Amino acid sequence: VEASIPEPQREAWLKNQASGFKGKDQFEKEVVRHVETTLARSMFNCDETAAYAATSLAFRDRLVIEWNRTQQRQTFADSKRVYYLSLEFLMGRALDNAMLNIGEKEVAKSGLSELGFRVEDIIQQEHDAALGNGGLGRLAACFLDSLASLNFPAWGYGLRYRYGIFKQEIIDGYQVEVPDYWLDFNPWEFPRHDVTVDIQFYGNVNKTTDDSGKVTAHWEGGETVRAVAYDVPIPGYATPSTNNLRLWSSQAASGEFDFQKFNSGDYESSVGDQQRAETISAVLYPNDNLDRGKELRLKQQYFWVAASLYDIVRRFKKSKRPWREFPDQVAIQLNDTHPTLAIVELQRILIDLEGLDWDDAWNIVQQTFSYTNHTVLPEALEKWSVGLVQHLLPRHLQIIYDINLFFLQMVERNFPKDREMLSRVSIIEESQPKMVRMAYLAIVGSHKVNGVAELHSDLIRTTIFKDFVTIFGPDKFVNVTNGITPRRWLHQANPGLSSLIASKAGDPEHYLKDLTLLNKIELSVNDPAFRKAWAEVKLANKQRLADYIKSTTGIVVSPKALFDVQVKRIHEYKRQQMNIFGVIFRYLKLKSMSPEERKKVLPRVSIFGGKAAPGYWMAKQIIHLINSVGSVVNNDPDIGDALKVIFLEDYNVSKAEIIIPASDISEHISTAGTEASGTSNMKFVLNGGLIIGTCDGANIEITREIGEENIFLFGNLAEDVDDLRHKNTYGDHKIDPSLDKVFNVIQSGTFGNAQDFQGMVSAVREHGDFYLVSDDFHSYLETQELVDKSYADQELWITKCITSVARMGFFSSDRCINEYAEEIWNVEPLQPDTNNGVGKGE
Ligand code: GP0
Repeated sequence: VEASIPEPQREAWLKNQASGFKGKDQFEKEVVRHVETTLARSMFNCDETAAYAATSLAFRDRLVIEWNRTQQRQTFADSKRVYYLSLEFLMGRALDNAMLNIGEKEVAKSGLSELGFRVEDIIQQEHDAALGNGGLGRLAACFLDSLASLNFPAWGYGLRYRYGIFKQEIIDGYQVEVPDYWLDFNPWEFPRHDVTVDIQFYGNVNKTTDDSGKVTAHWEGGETVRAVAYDVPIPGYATPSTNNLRLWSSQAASGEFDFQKFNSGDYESSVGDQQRAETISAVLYPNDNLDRGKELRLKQQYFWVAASLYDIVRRFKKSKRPWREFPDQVAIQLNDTHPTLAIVELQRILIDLEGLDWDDAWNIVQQTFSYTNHTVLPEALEKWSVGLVQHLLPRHLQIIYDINLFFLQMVERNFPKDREMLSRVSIIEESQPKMVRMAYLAIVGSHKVNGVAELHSDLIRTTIFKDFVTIFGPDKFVNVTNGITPRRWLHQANPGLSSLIASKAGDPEHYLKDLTLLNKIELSVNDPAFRKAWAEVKLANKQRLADYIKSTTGIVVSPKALFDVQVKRIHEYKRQQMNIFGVIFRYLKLKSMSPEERKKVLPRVSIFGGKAAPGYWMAKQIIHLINSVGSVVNNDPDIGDALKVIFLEDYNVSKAEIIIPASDISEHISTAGTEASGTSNMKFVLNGGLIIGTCDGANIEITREIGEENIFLFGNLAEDVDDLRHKNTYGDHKIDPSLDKVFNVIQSGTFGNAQDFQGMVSAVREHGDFYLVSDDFHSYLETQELVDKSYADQELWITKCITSVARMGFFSSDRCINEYAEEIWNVEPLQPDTNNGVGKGE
């Protein structure tokens, strides 16, 4: 590669090759240079914002060098790459992560301190990159970290939303949404104005027949929008590998800005076209586990999928390989059904543009794609009306019908006796209006389908995708239990615990890359000095959260109290309502005690956080009740420190990094069978907190790993949920007496206007209690009592915590990514020391 550059030029390039900063002095030099030149400021007006900007730019320069080398290395090696297509990447902050992953945080710390800043304050200046709703988007971000850390040649593809998930404000106890404009200053993205793809929408399809009788479809679009690439470097931990996340931004295609209109004085409408194009990537849909079927959302999906595939195909074509080798070079993972149109788009490219036969093309497609399912909730399974798809993507609808036709013919041949099967598995639902079932399309077009925890994978095999297991055989359906990156969720969020662990498990560079090494700390579980240090770390983390609570809510909580945390999207199936009902029950109990008795009670702080989808009325009611209970309880002089109820505004990734390490017990209490995996459950345990939870999602595997004596499980099992629901609706539905008491108090107006909470109460009392709050309430309260008792025995509690952390190695997203690589993608890492003759040796 280098040899293609003539000798004298090459020398000039190599001599001047960028090297980034090496050591503190040069780091400072780079920071000052960015302050003085890039930002055009000086030491006299360098505030923390400017210091953040300059520090980030200095680190960015460092990343870019390895990023370029990694891309060159991957291009030269020309081995199989993974493409992770996700509409959400919930990245959080990048600076701290960059410092830690490339091992330069100490340099930054001392350099910044010499310049008059504290590294912690500078890190706080960064706005979260919040391009996601919750678990699904954060999973994608953890996967990027692992892919880079394990040296896999992998790209993420997503949308560059101008507005991420809204900012949540709590005003008078109600959620108010504020737009999250996060792009004012974002040093972590590189606009690639030369990497653009023009994407068509609408229009119509014409067919032509050539001399041999071969029919070709031509789609003439009615509207064109331009996709512009923005690239974000993703540094691996303790490796030079730096991967790429490519986010597409929409803008008007050239020529679309109508100069005719412009010149004829119709300036407004010419700008209107521009704005319409930009609308596509303007905003992240704020729904979690809910499909709303909006046209703009379908436009987003196709825009992103078409741009990404064009890019992937362009890269493949450079290698001049025959098409049948495409799946040897490309693995595309569909994160949920949001990118399912990619299946149709690749088939279209192959048959309409590249002239392949249907069957050859379809084989390539199926071998290329695989699909991850994240939920069994019916309201979250995407369907698009046939009419809408027809209107927006007429050629794609034809191809979907053909895919369905060939699929149903195959089913009919293989299962001639089961006539009902055809309508059950058809990609087109024969409803009014007809709908395209995206999950079915994703299954039919993929070679592997995975669930995200064992129970969840079992459930999809036996319930929602049962027929497809019969049709394709069981091997197509696999489990890959989710994981989390220990770099962000231990090392970065909890430096105190990370260094304490390192004192037993060895160098972070080792144990953070092989998390099973955590098991070494179990040998020290009885070491008094280790236990003492452990308790001190937890207390310091709780103090940090207490300070944060004080500064944001004004409420003073004692770090000696038991911190009980439930932070996640607000959803009925996640049952924050059960938690707050339990809090009310506790409050009533405290009220009924004498002051002497009350003094003996273990104080508890109940901490909530999470956003409700803006249109989710019941979720908003839950937030309102939590805040209303908080204002009564926190101001009740009888109660004092015995109970505090906190709602933390605007829960996001960077707040999670403060909250999670401070938890004593966290709640993962979804109705059994509804939470696909959960991933914060893993984060809490990894940070030395115990959990109270139902037998759902990954809680089950966490129990298997850490031992059932170390987790507080309660409630009905997934296998009994259907029967209970049936009984609640058709049998006589008796409300748990403790819950009934709680409801009566709510209805008496103790927490404000009873009418405001009527929906939550009647969902249980009158509408069949779909989420089984009453059925599980007794067992929940009992288990909470057990938590109190166990916490009182601090020695035993610490033993449980240390033991649990020691056994959490399985839940690293590295393990998870290695499973995908082996079972699904068939890709190998590309070690950075195999220099492949490109650039200078590392
Ligand atoms: C699943 F279907 N998840 C969806 C969705 O629309 N959004 C979303 O965040 C989540 C699951 O609820 C999960 O159980 C799971 O761990 C996560 O996807 C990643 O697989 C919540 O943590």
